[in-house]
Amino acid sequence: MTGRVTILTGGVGGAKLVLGLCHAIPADQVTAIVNTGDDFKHLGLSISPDIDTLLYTLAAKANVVQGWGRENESWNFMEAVRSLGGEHWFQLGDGDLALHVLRTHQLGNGQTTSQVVAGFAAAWGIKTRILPMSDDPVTTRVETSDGLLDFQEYFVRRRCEPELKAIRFDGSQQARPAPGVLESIIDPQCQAILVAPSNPFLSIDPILAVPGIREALATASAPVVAVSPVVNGASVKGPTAKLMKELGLVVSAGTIAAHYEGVINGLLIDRRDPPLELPIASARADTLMHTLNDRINVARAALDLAETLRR
Ligand code: FO1
Repeated sequence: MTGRVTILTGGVGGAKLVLGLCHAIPADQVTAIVNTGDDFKHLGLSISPDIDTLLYTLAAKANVVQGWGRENESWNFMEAVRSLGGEHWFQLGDGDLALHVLRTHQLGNGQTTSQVVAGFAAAWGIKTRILPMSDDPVTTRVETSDGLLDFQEYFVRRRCEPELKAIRFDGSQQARPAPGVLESIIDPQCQAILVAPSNPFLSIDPILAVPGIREALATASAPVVAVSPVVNGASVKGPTAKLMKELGLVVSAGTIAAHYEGVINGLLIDRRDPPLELPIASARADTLMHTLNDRINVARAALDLAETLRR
């Protein structure tokens, strides 16, 4: 595989595949378009969880057991916040805090999210291009049995317990793709566009909701291949399966293919899945990513499927 590869990603599962991709091909050939719908202000700090998870993962600083945040973290700041009666349901490690303080400071000085992320990536020697889906605010909120909740309130504070009724991406209609996002999709040097096995509804849909992105994917010359986040009727990590049931959807790769109808040309499904008739091209692989080698193999399998679809 030569040429550039663009990948749409969010959350922990997405970061795993981006890492595999950055080992399967040269990291400087990869552009990651990252969900920012999870971003929020907390304790006055601008926090971008999916961007930070990817920064940590590509800089080999991630807490891989926890999935988010840094390895070897200390929690003095949170202990001090707790002792002063501050909110402590959203855990901010001492090292992690540096990202949020510097981001808040730089955004306050008029830098865009794209510029802040590019600065952090350069500081950590990350060769992959990391692009937020937009530099404009897009806020994922969920309508639940307990009312309207901001994303982190639902995901972290409430641990996804309330029954989910609908998901909305406030601000998406006014949001513009960040600089380089559309270009990385329609780039003639782009050999493949991957959709990571992130939660389609919470992590990929916000990206597709930014005007222009879905259209660019539909007209891109590169094949678009998604990796199914569902393995044999269950979600690999996070609340995807529960959320699909609450949305009245069958938890299967077929539902994922239907959800991405018109966006993807191929779907990589797990070899454990039952036989499946799909309206699009598909291939099977072991899509569980426990080790770095697993991550690389899934990336390679997705690229191989894309190669068979190159127009
Ligand atoms: N997830 C949790 O379940 N509990 C936390 O306390 C928590 C803190 C946190 C801090 C920074 C950060 O970048 C992510 C954090 N996450 C936490 C994960 C975060 O909610 C998710 O990674 C994304 O929003 C969903 O993919």
